[in-house]
Amino acid sequence: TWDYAPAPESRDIANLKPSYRMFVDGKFVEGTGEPLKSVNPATEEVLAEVSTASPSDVDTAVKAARRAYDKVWGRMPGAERAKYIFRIARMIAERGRELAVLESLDNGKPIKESRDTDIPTASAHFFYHAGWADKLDYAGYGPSPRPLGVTGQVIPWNFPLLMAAWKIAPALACGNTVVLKPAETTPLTALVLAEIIQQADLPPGVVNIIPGAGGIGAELVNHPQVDKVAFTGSTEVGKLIQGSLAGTGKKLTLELGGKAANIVFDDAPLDQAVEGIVNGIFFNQGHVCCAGSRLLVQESIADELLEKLRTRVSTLRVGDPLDKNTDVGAINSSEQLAKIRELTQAGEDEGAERWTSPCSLPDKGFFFAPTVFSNVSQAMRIAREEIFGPVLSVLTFRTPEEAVAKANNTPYGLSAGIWTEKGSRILYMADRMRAGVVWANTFNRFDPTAPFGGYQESGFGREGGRAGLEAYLDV
Ligand code: TXE
Repeated sequence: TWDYAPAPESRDIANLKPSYRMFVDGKFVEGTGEPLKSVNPATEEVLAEVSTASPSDVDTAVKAARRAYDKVWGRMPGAERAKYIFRIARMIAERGRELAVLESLDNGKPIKESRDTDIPTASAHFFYHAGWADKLDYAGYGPSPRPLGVTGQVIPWNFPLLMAAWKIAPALACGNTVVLKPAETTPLTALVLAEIIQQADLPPGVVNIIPGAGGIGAELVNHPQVDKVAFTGSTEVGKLIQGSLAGTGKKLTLELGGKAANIVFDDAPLDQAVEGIVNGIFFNQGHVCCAGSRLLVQESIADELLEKLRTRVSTLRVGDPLDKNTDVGAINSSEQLAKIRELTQAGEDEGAERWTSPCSLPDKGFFFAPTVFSNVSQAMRIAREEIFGPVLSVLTFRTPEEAVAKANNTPYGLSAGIWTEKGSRILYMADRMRAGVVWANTFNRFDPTAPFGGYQESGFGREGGRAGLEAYLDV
């Protein structure tokens, strides 16, 4: 029950249009693919109709990107490119509130997250990369860093604008042109970004944004005039793409799934750790590739921590994403909800102890109550598979060595968290984690200066920081 007056953000701020067109060669055009309907996952109402690309539209977009690369963008001095990228960064910030409301409508995430994380971090990503555009010659990449050409980029639905920023900003900074396909359930903010790119006066064809389903993603990455592919999404599709690109000579980076361990030692400040655990798995409904979905807690404090955790999780407010007080919003799609239900059922069937937050869920929309499984063993599906929902699996350990072994007992390797007062233990653990990011006494911190990416089946290549630029340069 709600014991305060809900304060919903006005949906009018989103400037929602009844229909959206795709962005090719500097113009908004009707795609010749089957239009898709973008649905508000919190209400199941259709937000807008979105035109999609057909295979021949993919070809048109890639050729526009090719021309823009050959004639303009690939030859432009870095200082000139920087001006455009700075402009995009400023315009995202200026339209931040509009973008935040639109993102929450389309994706289902709480407005406080889109407002305070997604949109500002997207803007920051453009600011950061604008700063690189004229400094690549001095950054130690070799005598003459060169762009790669046309990049084909495919992104998922969990951070729609932010993932577009992670892909587009470094590509532009390094002098590449872009054809980007947003996810089919969340195309709207990418198309507002297209509007910003048009208003920022980028030369036509430098950035093209073409909504469509997975098949259009496949057309894009396999187009012979695409020089580099960047993909964020499921491990399954990542493997398909890697297979289909083998032998083509195209460059590839993959950012795929995860099953991160969040490791709490008996000397950790427990209340702080509880906040980090909650943030780790319930932020963005757990639709986070680096979510701390496996809690590894030292046996001596397991009962105490679990009790504190349940008390805290009971206070999470689940519901209307536009309510500024909401902590956990809607699951992005009915398909994702079905996957979460299937895996949590498997957890019960395999004998884990299921605890569900006593929150009330809205009647309509795709919602799932925060759930914590204890008595989880490593062999269970809920300990091995990415659930990508607000579901935590709790395992225990006795020694740091055992914690390392359990944390690394996964085919993934995107991130990990460590909670301890001992600096030496942080270094010991971090050194042994097979994970691209290790947080100590915090979780889910993102910054454009910090490279992000995985080991093993979480993919390869880094996004952000100096290392992230390497994926878009040749020497
Ligand atoms: O992913 P897909 P889905 C995980 C998460 C989730 C599961 C399935 O566990 O439950 O994946 O999600 C495009 N060639 N992650 O089905 O299909 C697709 O259109 C080229 C983790 O949404 O991988 C979309 O734009 N592109 C992840 C994008 O790939 C293809 C984020 C991602 O969709 C394609 C999302 C193909 N053959 C899901 N098929 C993370 N790393 O954060 C689909 N696509």
